[in-house]
Amino acid sequence: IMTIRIALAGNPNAGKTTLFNALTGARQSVGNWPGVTVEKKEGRLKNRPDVTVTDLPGIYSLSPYSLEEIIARNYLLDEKPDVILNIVDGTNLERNLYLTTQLLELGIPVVVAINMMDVLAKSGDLIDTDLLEKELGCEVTGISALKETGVAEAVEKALASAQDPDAVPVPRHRFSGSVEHALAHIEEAVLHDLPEHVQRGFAIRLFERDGETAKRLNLSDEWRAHLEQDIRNCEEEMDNDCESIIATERYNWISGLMEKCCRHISNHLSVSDRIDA
Ligand code: BGO
Repeated sequence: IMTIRIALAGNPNAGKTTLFNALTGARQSVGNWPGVTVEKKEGRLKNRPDVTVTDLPGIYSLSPYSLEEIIARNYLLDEKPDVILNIVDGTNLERNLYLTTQLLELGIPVVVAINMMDVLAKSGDLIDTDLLEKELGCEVTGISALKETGVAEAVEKALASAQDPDAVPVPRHRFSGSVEHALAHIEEAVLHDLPEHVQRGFAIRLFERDGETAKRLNLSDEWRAHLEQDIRNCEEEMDNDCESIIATERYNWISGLMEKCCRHISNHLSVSDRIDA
Protein backbone atom coordinates (compact mmCIF):
# COMPACT_ATOMS: atom_id res chain seq x y z
CA ILE A 1 0.00 0.00 0.00
CA MET A 2 1.12 3.56 -0.69
CA THR A 3 1.70 5.47 2.51
CA ILE A 4 0.40 9.02 2.76
CA ARG A 5 2.57 11.26 4.92
CA ILE A 6 1.05 14.23 6.72
CA ALA A 7 3.36 16.75 8.42
CA LEU A 8 1.80 18.75 11.23
CA ALA A 9 3.27 22.27 11.38
CA GLY A 10 2.42 25.30 13.49
CA ASN A 11 3.47 27.90 16.04
CA PRO A 12 4.06 26.87 19.65
CA ASN A 13 0.72 26.77 21.53
CA ALA A 14 -1.38 26.61 18.35
CA GLY A 15 -2.79 23.27 19.57
CA LYS A 16 -0.49 20.92 17.69
CA THR A 17 -0.19 18.39 20.51
CA THR A 18 -3.95 18.37 21.07
CA LEU A 19 -4.57 17.82 17.36
CA PHE A 20 -1.85 15.19 17.05
CA ASN A 21 -3.39 13.20 19.90
CA ALA A 22 -6.86 13.53 18.39
CA LEU A 23 -5.56 12.31 15.01
CA THR A 24 -3.45 9.40 16.21
CA GLY A 25 -4.98 8.37 19.54
CA ALA A 26 -2.66 5.93 21.27
CA ARG A 27 -0.93 4.89 18.06
CA GLN A 28 2.10 7.09 18.31
CA SER A 29 5.79 6.80 18.94
CA VAL A 30 7.95 9.36 20.66
CA GLY A 31 11.66 9.64 19.94
CA ASN A 32 14.16 12.31 19.06
CA TRP A 33 15.00 13.96 15.77
CA PRO A 34 18.28 12.46 14.47
CA GLY A 35 21.31 13.78 16.34
CA VAL A 36 19.45 16.18 18.61
CA THR A 37 17.36 16.04 21.75
CA VAL A 38 14.30 17.68 20.24
CA GLU A 39 11.32 15.37 20.62
CA LYS A 40 9.96 13.71 17.49
CA LYS A 41 6.47 12.28 17.54
CA GLU A 42 5.09 10.11 14.80
CA GLY A 43 1.85 8.21 14.60
CA ARG A 44 -0.69 6.63 12.36
CA LEU A 45 -4.02 8.19 11.65
CA LYS A 46 -6.88 6.51 13.56
CA ASN A 47 -8.44 3.79 11.38
CA ARG A 48 -5.99 4.61 8.57
CA PRO A 49 -2.81 2.55 9.03
CA ASP A 50 -1.70 3.77 5.60
CA VAL A 51 -1.45 7.39 6.79
CA THR A 52 1.41 8.63 8.98
CA VAL A 53 1.36 11.90 10.89
CA THR A 54 4.67 13.54 11.81
CA ASP A 55 4.59 16.26 14.42
CA LEU A 56 7.12 18.98 13.58
CA PRO A 57 8.59 21.16 16.34
CA GLY A 58 6.51 24.27 17.12
CA ILE A 59 8.01 27.21 15.19
CA TYR A 60 7.19 30.84 14.35
CA SER A 61 9.04 30.85 11.04
CA LEU A 62 11.22 28.72 8.79
CA SER A 63 14.30 30.91 9.22
CA PRO A 64 17.34 28.87 10.23
CA TYR A 65 17.91 30.57 13.60
CA SER A 66 16.82 27.87 16.02
CA LEU A 67 17.31 24.13 16.14
CA GLU A 68 13.53 23.69 15.91
CA GLU A 69 13.34 25.79 12.75
CA ILE A 70 16.19 23.91 11.12
CA ILE A 71 14.66 20.52 11.99
CA ALA A 72 11.26 21.53 10.62
CA ARG A 73 12.69 23.04 7.47
CA ASN A 74 15.07 20.15 6.71
CA TYR A 75 12.29 17.64 7.21
CA LEU A 76 10.02 19.50 4.80
CA LEU A 77 12.75 19.96 2.17
CA ASP A 78 14.35 16.51 2.44
CA GLU A 79 11.45 14.21 3.23
CA LYS A 80 8.89 16.11 1.16
CA PRO A 81 5.74 15.00 3.00
CA ASP A 82 2.64 14.60 0.82
CA VAL A 83 0.82 17.41 2.60
CA ILE A 84 1.42 19.96 5.35
CA LEU A 85 -1.41 20.32 7.83
CA ASN A 86 -0.71 23.81 9.16
CA ILE A 87 -2.45 24.34 12.48
CA VAL A 88 -3.03 28.00 13.14
CA ASP A 89 -4.22 29.62 16.38
CA GLY A 90 -7.31 31.54 15.28
CA THR A 91 -7.10 33.82 18.33
CA ASN A 92 -3.63 34.87 17.14
CA LEU A 93 -4.23 34.66 13.43
CA GLU A 94 -2.09 37.57 12.25
CA ARG A 95 1.05 36.30 13.91
CA ASN A 96 0.43 32.65 12.98
CA LEU A 97 -0.05 33.39 9.28
CA TYR A 98 3.59 34.43 8.98
CA LEU A 99 4.71 30.80 9.01
CA THR A 100 1.84 29.95 6.67
CA THR A 101 3.17 32.34 4.01
CA GLN A 102 6.51 30.53 4.16
CA LEU A 103 4.97 27.05 4.08
CA LEU A 104 3.09 28.02 0.92
CA GLU A 105 6.42 28.53 -0.89
CA LEU A 106 7.80 25.00 -0.43
CA GLY A 107 6.05 23.29 -3.32
CA ILE A 108 4.11 21.01 -0.95
CA PRO A 109 0.29 21.04 -0.67
CA VAL A 110 -0.85 22.95 2.44
CA VAL A 111 -4.13 22.70 4.33
CA VAL A 112 -4.59 25.43 6.92
CA ALA A 113 -6.61 24.34 9.96
CA ILE A 114 -7.66 27.38 11.96
CA ASN A 115 -7.86 26.14 15.53
CA MET A 116 -9.65 27.48 18.64
CA MET A 117 -12.88 28.05 16.71
CA ASP A 118 -14.76 27.36 19.98
CA VAL A 119 -13.01 30.35 21.56
CA LEU A 120 -13.68 32.57 18.53
CA ALA A 121 -17.37 31.63 18.51
CA LYS A 122 -17.69 32.82 22.12
CA SER A 123 -15.84 36.09 21.61
CA GLY A 124 -17.76 36.99 18.46
CA ASP A 125 -14.73 36.91 16.19
CA LEU A 126 -15.56 35.77 12.70
CA ILE A 127 -13.06 34.56 10.11
CA ASP A 128 -14.18 34.29 6.50
CA THR A 129 -12.38 31.02 5.75
CA ASP A 130 -13.67 30.90 2.15
CA LEU A 131 -12.15 34.28 1.37
CA LEU A 132 -8.94 33.46 3.23
CA GLU A 133 -8.73 30.26 1.19
CA LYS A 134 -8.92 32.27 -2.05
CA GLU A 135 -6.41 34.85 -0.86
CA LEU A 136 -3.85 32.31 0.38
CA GLY A 137 -4.36 29.89 -2.49
CA CYS A 138 -4.75 26.78 -0.32
CA GLU A 139 -7.50 24.98 1.58
CA VAL A 140 -8.55 26.65 4.83
CA THR A 141 -10.86 25.06 7.36
CA GLY A 142 -11.95 25.84 10.92
CA ILE A 143 -11.41 23.33 13.75
CA SER A 144 -11.43 22.95 17.49
CA ALA A 145 -8.74 20.43 18.34
CA LEU A 146 -9.95 20.40 21.95
CA LYS A 147 -13.61 19.69 21.13
CA GLU A 148 -12.61 17.64 18.07
CA THR A 149 -14.95 19.60 15.80
CA GLY A 150 -14.00 20.05 12.15
CA VAL A 151 -11.05 17.71 12.60
CA ALA A 152 -12.47 14.97 10.34
CA GLU A 153 -13.06 17.55 7.58
CA ALA A 154 -9.53 18.90 7.96
CA VAL A 155 -8.13 15.39 7.62
CA GLU A 156 -10.28 14.71 4.58
CA LYS A 157 -9.02 17.89 2.93
CA ALA A 158 -5.43 16.99 3.77
CA LEU A 159 -5.80 13.50 2.29
CA ALA A 160 -7.45 14.89 -0.85
CA SER A 161 -4.69 17.50 -1.28
CA ALA A 162 -2.00 14.87 -0.70
CA GLN A 163 -3.29 12.92 -3.66
CA ASP A 164 -4.02 15.85 -5.96
CA PRO A 165 -1.12 16.89 -8.23
CA ASP A 166 -2.80 20.30 -8.68
CA ALA A 167 -2.88 20.99 -4.94
CA VAL A 168 0.68 22.36 -4.86
CA PRO A 169 0.08 26.00 -3.95
CA VAL A 170 1.02 28.87 -6.22
CA PRO A 171 2.04 31.68 -3.82
CA ARG A 172 -0.37 34.60 -4.36
CA HIS A 173 1.69 37.23 -2.61
CA ARG A 174 3.92 39.48 -4.68
CA PHE A 175 6.68 41.59 -3.14
CA SER A 176 7.36 45.13 -4.32
CA GLY A 177 8.88 45.68 -7.75
CA SER A 178 12.55 45.79 -6.89
CA VAL A 179 12.32 42.67 -4.71
CA GLU A 180 10.53 40.75 -7.47
CA HIS A 181 13.22 41.98 -9.86
CA ALA A 182 15.95 40.58 -7.61
CA LEU A 183 14.05 37.31 -7.10
CA ALA A 184 13.67 36.88 -10.87
CA HIS A 185 17.41 37.40 -11.31
CA ILE A 186 18.20 34.89 -8.58
CA GLU A 187 15.85 32.28 -10.06
CA GLU A 188 17.34 32.77 -13.51
CA ALA A 189 20.93 32.63 -12.26
CA VAL A 190 20.99 29.62 -9.98
CA LEU A 191 17.57 27.97 -9.65
CA HIS A 192 16.41 27.20 -13.18
CA ASP A 193 17.27 23.49 -12.82
CA LEU A 194 14.97 23.04 -9.83
CA PRO A 195 11.28 22.13 -10.20
CA GLU A 196 9.35 25.30 -10.92
CA HIS A 197 7.13 25.19 -7.83
CA VAL A 198 10.09 25.25 -5.42
CA GLN A 199 12.08 28.00 -7.15
CA ARG A 200 10.32 30.93 -5.53
CA GLY A 201 10.88 29.73 -1.96
CA PHE A 202 14.56 29.10 -2.65
CA ALA A 203 14.92 32.52 -4.32
CA ILE A 204 13.35 34.29 -1.32
CA ARG A 205 15.62 32.44 1.12
CA LEU A 206 18.71 33.24 -0.96
CA PHE A 207 17.59 36.87 -1.09
CA GLU A 208 17.48 36.78 2.72
CA ARG A 209 21.16 35.68 2.65
CA ASP A 210 20.18 32.37 4.15
CA GLY A 211 23.50 30.51 4.37
CA GLU A 212 21.80 27.13 4.94
CA THR A 213 20.03 27.48 1.62
CA ALA A 214 23.20 28.52 -0.23
CA LYS A 215 24.95 25.47 1.28
CA ARG A 216 22.08 23.18 0.35
CA LEU A 217 22.34 24.37 -3.27
CA ASN A 218 26.14 24.01 -3.28
CA LEU A 219 26.56 27.54 -4.61
CA SER A 220 30.11 28.45 -5.58
CA ASP A 221 31.69 31.63 -4.25
CA GLU A 222 31.35 33.17 -7.71
CA TRP A 223 27.61 32.60 -7.76
CA ARG A 224 27.25 33.86 -4.21
CA ALA A 225 29.03 37.08 -5.18
CA HIS A 226 26.77 37.39 -8.19
CA LEU A 227 23.62 37.07 -6.03
CA GLU A 228 25.11 39.45 -3.49
CA GLN A 229 25.06 42.15 -6.16
CA ASP A 230 21.31 41.65 -6.75
CA ILE A 231 20.61 41.73 -3.02
CA ARG A 232 22.69 44.87 -2.44
CA ASN A 233 21.09 46.74 -5.32
CA CYS A 234 17.67 46.04 -3.84
CA GLU A 235 18.74 46.94 -0.30
CA GLU A 236 20.10 50.29 -1.51
CA GLU A 237 17.00 51.01 -3.51
CA MET A 238 14.73 50.23 -0.57
CA ASP A 239 17.06 51.59 2.12
CA ASN A 240 16.53 48.52 4.27
CA ASP A 241 18.22 45.17 4.90
CA CYS A 242 17.13 42.08 2.99
CA GLU A 243 15.53 40.26 5.91
CA SER A 244 13.54 43.28 7.09
CA ILE A 245 12.35 43.91 3.55
CA ILE A 246 10.91 40.40 3.26
CA ALA A 247 9.48 40.30 6.80
CA THR A 248 7.86 43.74 6.52
CA GLU A 249 6.26 42.95 3.20
CA ARG A 250 4.94 39.62 4.47
CA TYR A 251 3.42 41.32 7.51
CA ASN A 252 1.87 44.07 5.40
CA TRP A 253 0.26 41.48 3.15
CA ILE A 254 -1.04 39.51 6.14
CA SER A 255 -2.40 42.68 7.70
CA GLY A 256 -4.38 43.30 4.51
CA LEU A 257 -5.71 39.73 4.66
CA MET A 258 -6.83 40.31 8.24
CA GLU A 259 -8.78 43.39 7.20
CA LYS A 260 -10.52 41.51 4.41
CA CYS A 261 -11.20 38.23 6.22
CA CYS A 262 -11.80 39.02 9.90
CA ARG A 263 -14.68 40.69 11.65
CA HIS A 264 -15.64 41.20 15.27
CA ILE A 265 -19.26 41.36 16.41
CA SER A 266 -19.58 43.53 19.50
CA ASN A 267 -22.26 42.74 22.07
CA HIS A 268 -22.11 39.26 20.68
CA LEU A 269 -23.90 36.48 22.51
CA SER A 270 -23.14 33.02 21.23
CA VAL A 271 -25.95 30.51 20.87
CA SER A 272 -24.73 28.60 23.91
CA ASP A 273 -24.63 31.79 26.00
CA ARG A 274 -28.21 32.54 25.07
CA ILE A 275 -29.29 29.03 25.99
CA ASP A 276 -27.40 29.34 29.28
CA ALA A 277 -29.18 32.65 29.96
C1 BGO B 1 -3.61 24.05 27.99
N1 BGO B 1 -9.90 25.12 21.88
C2 BGO B 1 -9.51 25.55 23.10
N2 BGO B 1 -10.37 26.24 23.83
N3 BGO B 1 -8.28 25.27 23.61
C3 BGO B 1 -7.45 24.54 22.84
C4 BGO B 1 -7.79 24.07 21.56
C5 BGO B 1 -9.10 24.38 21.06
O1 BGO B 1 -9.49 24.03 19.94
N4 BGO B 1 -6.74 23.40 21.07
C6 BGO B 1 -5.77 23.43 21.99
N5 BGO B 1 -6.19 24.13 23.06
P1 BGO B 1 -1.21 22.43 22.75
P2 BGO B 1 1.07 23.06 21.07
C7 BGO B 1 -4.18 24.77 29.14
O2 BGO B 1 -2.79 23.18 28.06
O3 BGO B 1 -1.88 21.32 22.01
C8 BGO B 1 -5.43 24.43 24.28
O4 BGO B 1 2.08 23.86 21.81
C9 BGO B 1 -3.75 24.48 30.41
N6 BGO B 1 -2.78 23.51 30.55
O5 BGO B 1 -5.62 22.53 25.72
O6 BGO B 1 -0.40 22.08 23.94
C10 BGO B 1 -4.77 23.22 24.87
O7 BGO B 1 1.35 21.60 21.09
C11 BGO B 1 -4.30 25.19 31.47
O8 BGO B 1 -4.07 24.44 26.79
O9 BGO B 1 -0.34 23.34 21.77
C12 BGO B 1 -3.60 23.86 25.60
O10 BGO B 1 0.88 23.59 19.68
C13 BGO B 1 -5.27 26.14 31.24
O11 BGO B 1 -4.38 25.31 23.92
C14 BGO B 1 -3.22 25.03 24.70
C15 BGO B 1 -5.68 26.41 29.97
O12 BGO B 1 -2.33 23.51 23.10
C16 BGO B 1 -2.06 24.70 23.77
C17 BGO B 1 -5.12 25.74 28.91
C18 BGO B 1 -2.29 23.14 31.82
